[in-house]
Amino acid sequence: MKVTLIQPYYFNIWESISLAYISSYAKKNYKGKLELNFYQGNFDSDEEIINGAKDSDIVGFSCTSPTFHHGVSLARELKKINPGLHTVFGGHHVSALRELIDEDCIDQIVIGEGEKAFLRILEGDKDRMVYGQAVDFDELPWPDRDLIHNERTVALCQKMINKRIASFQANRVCPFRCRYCSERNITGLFNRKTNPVRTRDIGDLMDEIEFVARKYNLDFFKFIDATFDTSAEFVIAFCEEKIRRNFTLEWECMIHAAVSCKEMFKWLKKANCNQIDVGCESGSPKILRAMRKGTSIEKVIEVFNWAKECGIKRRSFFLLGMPTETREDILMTEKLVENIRPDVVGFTILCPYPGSDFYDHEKFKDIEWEKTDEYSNDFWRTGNFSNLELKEWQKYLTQKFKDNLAWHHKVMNNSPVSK
Ligand code: B12
Ligand code: SF4
Repeated sequence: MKVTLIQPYYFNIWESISLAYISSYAKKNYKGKLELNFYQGNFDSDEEIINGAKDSDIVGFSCTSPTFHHGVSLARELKKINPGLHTVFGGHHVSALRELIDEDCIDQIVIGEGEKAFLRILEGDKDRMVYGQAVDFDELPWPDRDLIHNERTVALCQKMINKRIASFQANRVCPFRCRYCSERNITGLFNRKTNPVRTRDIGDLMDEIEFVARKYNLDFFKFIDATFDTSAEFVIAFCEEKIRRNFTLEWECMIHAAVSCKEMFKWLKKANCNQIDVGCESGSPKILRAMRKGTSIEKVIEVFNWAKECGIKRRSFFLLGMPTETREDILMTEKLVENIRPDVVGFTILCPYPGSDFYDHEKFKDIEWEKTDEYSNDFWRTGNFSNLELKEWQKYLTQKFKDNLAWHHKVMNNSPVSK
């Protein structure tokens, strides 16, 4: 059976870990003969993708909201050329919108974690909606980096940011439930008893990182986990193991302030963690509560101080445009940035992605997601601010802190969302 997996176009420099997992699980468990191919829209042209995929039995698309439109246009084209070809869509966009998806070029929709569901499809499941199931890491092989041509993104990272980087997954299920985030669409809402955080065996995770670092000659690595520090114990155990192996490669991870402790930063430093990325989001306690961020301004300040004392670079994300946010709240955000002085900072505007609490299908069904994201969004406004006013605040803050702007802001002029 010929199967092609596609990540449609989006301007980014990273590998598709999602499809690499779908592939490795299928290769391990599918009993028949399988020929797997992969295309990534920011490397491969539509022509290359269509030519390569048109004689496939099954074509799988991995889509966030901004990439869904391109995925649909490829699927339509492929169906025109080969009406017998079978299309499967998975990822955040279709998981969030499920039965609202009515494109007739889509044969099946996978909701949630896709490894087991895609295997069932390969084995003949024809349901329109195929529900994913949680996979334990001990039954999940390492992501198939050969299939996704990981060497291309490593080389692109080197070209764009002068570092050879690959990314890794350390856990599934985020223990928080921020209202603007749609993470829970895939792995479900955290619940200690019925849907606990699943973390990887640290030895196995380190084995993978060491292997990949050698294979692609990495000089840096990062974690895709939105919350790497699901517990301080996990982070410390990882650092201890990295140090025990005398594996000195520098790295970066996203952490949640609430879970962090000073001890953790000492270990991160010892284990050569070069940068932490923290979703601070707002300098206003009222707004943090409205977001259900699960942390406080005091804790954020503490975390930035600890990381600084330990000599770890600190990157922070801030989000403007919560419905109840006022001018005073944004000024508190400005004050917090001045206080914590992040080494790298980004200011975005709330984007009500499908699956987040702010998505309203009636209002947003016609949004062109391929032209929209949290960096450049033309429609979000609140009772207190018009879209233009939010953009002016974003501009004011990005200009004020321009010496420390995140990479994404710097390339915004090249329009990350336009193809
Ligand atoms: C890491 C990450 C990134 C990295 C990813 C690459 C990397 N190697 O580092 C980068 C920085 C590139 C990135 C960029 C963006 N991201 Co992002 N990102 C995430 C994050 C934190 C984890 C995603 C991840 O890799 N998970 C691990 C993999 C294994 O899980 P997965 O992707 O969900 O895949 C599983 C299922 O979805 C399903 N599946 C996925 N594809 C397919 C395909 C088939 C055929 C099947 C059967 C199943 C299937 O099976 C997979 C395995 O179980 C999530 C938030 C979160 N915690 O989930 C946001 C998230 C996915 N990102 C999001 C967004 C919006 C973006 C950007 C638009 C942001 C921006 N403005 O730049 C871009 C879009 C990039 C793109 N290609 O579409 C949103 C998506 C919301 C939505 N409704 O679409 C999320 C949910 C965060 C949020 N705001 O809520 N992101
Ligand atoms: S901590 Fe991050 S991944 Fe978890 S719910 Fe909040 S924004 Fe989403």
